[in-house]
Amino acid sequence: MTIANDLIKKVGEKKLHFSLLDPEDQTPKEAGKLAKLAEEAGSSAMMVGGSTLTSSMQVDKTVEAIKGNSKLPVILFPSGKKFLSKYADAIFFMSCLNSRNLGFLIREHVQGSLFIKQVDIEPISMGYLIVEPGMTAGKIGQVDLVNRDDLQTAVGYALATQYFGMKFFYLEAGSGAPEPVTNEMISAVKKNINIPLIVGGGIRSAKTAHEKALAGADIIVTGTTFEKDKNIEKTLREIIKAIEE
Ligand code: 1GP
Repeated sequence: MTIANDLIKKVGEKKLHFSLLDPEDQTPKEAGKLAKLAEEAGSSAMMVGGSTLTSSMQVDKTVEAIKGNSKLPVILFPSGKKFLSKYADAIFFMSCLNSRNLGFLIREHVQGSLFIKQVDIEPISMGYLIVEPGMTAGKIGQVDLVNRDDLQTAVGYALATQYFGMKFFYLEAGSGAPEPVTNEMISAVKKNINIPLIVGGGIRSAKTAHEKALAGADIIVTGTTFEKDKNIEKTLREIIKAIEE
């Protein structure tokens, strides 16, 4: 079974948590340790990504260290064609739907797709929508941010993603966002689509993660907390328990 189909099957059974690591934020050795911890806490996948440019070698080393320390699937969450690694299991083949830059919509993908075919990592199609405040992803992605209260536009993008045949839809408030995407927006999107809904950006506590899962998120992504929380083992366990409840 492909990684995408396995995750879709799991989403049908329970809410999931993905851990996100930016290769620029820790050494590969530390990334390996965090991956082990994430696996033990019950996370379902490791995402490796970031908005700022990282050397391909750093991505490779981080992915290798994660693979060496856990059995979790490693899914690249790339900011462009340079953010690739042959050691990953899969890649979110994601289009940043509200970017003004054609590169983030399709052109980087055109340039990176042959590499993906050659090294045989699994592409997982995903529509990616950045909502206010958007943080670094919004700035680097040259995005027309969706207003936090504009449910209709968010639903429109989500449906367009599904109609294009993409497998996942990601609502992003931006890494480190002071406030995550609203519960109202998550509910409105979830009511209108039948592909898995991923929500990330600014989710730092079990309480917030629980709220977002209850509102309709199928998969919750945490990054900043994962990298910065001093007591991450405990926090992660609490977050995952709250998502599954
Ligand atoms: C960023 O949604 C992810 O793309 C994670 O955000 O770093 O705020 O957890 P945080």
